[in-house]
Amino acid sequence: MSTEPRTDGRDGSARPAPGLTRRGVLGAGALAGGAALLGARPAFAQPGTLPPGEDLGRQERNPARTNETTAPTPLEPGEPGRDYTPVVVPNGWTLPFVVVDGVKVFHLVAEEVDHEFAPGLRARCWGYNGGVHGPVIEAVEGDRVRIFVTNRLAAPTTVHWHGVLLPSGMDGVGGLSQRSILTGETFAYEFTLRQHGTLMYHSHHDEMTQMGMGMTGLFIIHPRAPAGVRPDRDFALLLHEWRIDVGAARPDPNEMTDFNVLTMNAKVFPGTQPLIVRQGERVRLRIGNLSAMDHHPIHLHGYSFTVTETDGGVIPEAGRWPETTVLVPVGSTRTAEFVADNPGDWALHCHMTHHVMNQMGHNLPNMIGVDARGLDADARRLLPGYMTMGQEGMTGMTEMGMAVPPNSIPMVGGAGPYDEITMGGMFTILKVRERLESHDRDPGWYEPPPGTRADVASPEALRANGIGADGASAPRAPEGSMRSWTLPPPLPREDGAPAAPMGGHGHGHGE
Ligand SMILES: [Cu+2]
Repeated sequence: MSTEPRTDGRDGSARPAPGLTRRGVLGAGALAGGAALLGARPAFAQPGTLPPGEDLGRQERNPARTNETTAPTPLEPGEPGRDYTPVVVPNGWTLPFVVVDGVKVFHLVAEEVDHEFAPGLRARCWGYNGGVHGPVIEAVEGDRVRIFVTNRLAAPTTVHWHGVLLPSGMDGVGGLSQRSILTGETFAYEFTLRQHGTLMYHSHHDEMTQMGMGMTGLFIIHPRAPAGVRPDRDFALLLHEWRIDVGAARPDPNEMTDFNVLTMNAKVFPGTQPLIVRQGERVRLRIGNLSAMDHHPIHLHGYSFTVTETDGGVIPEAGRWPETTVLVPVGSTRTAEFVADNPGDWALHCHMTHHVMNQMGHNLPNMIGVDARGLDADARRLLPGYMTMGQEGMTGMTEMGMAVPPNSIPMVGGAGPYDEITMGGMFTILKVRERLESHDRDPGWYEPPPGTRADVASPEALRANGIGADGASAPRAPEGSMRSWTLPPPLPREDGAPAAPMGGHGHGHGE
């Protein structure tokens, strides 16, 4: 076995880690290293490394993980396809690695990135390797990983590996676990993965600024020996929130409450790439939340799912229950699983109604129900083309084709198959199809079988069902059914005095 390469945060920038040579990269050396490791006694999580087929049940295959600090013995680097089904990252990508002497080597570069949130809205953000957020880091339980981080920002930075069980000095908290990575420096982080799950990474130096500017990513570790059947489609989504004033060139990381750009994998609807699934496939949704301040209840239409994991580990089967909405708190991940047995176009979105709006969606005067015709006529004498909006809500913001200010997008909306889709922000579509040409090609809009789409009721249907189209024949709330409750009078006092309300003047105990 090769010498165990070790680097630490203190001098990792100055000295390349041993073993990182061209000849070692994905070459014979790496294979030999892997073979040698195969012979090593797998000291970590023995129950999790049982060969597939041993019917021991989920709990024994995925034991509650421990926080022991003894470094586990690394296993042979897990291979995509053989040891795991790689995740699908809508609007994103997975960071490639090379194997050097049995260690998976990754390289993150922290830098400024010109990012498009949806056509029409761009901002100068901070991200990794040319993207926002950072690429998904994907590995397998038992892998030893070495992650180089180069800082090309004008500010110091660090990377914290959220939820990963590792030695304290690799934890990436600036000042606490290491000195921060200065501009131009490259640090090396190295540890062996002793767990599996949906974890994350993010800057832990000036978090408010750097995470607010986009410096976050997912860190996904597949089990070495899955407890059940692998999912067919394993989706990875990272939630975030931003303040980007209309026309501004950069997000405002100082914002504390009033976020106006809510993203899934750093995109707002209609820029979010749909999740494409063939009917009958097993689907896993991994959702992380590194927003600054808001938890997001993510709701899926058309399905009931089971939440199987958090970033703390696998939820015991006895502790799971069915859901249609999973709350993903700030600084957490949730993993949900279901079988895609219901074909269609299904909304997958945050259920906070202000989180499915783009910019400008709130902070407007309330115009609901206002008749602005007279006002409009007056205003047009001064401002040709003036139109008051919002009297019927936010519908029509897209379809009227109104000009929006430079570098901004309408509050809601994309052109749907029938009508304007009055959604924005943290909204995407799960597309489940019986027949699919490819998982990588948008199959277009779902065409419901005849008779399975809501539409205007025919006069015959109205007649046959005794429905009056004016609504007058519909049941009305019975008289008194929605009245406010009235509390009964107080009980009489024991001394026979008339009951009196508490706190009344002149009725205190002192009297
Ligand atoms: Cu939300």
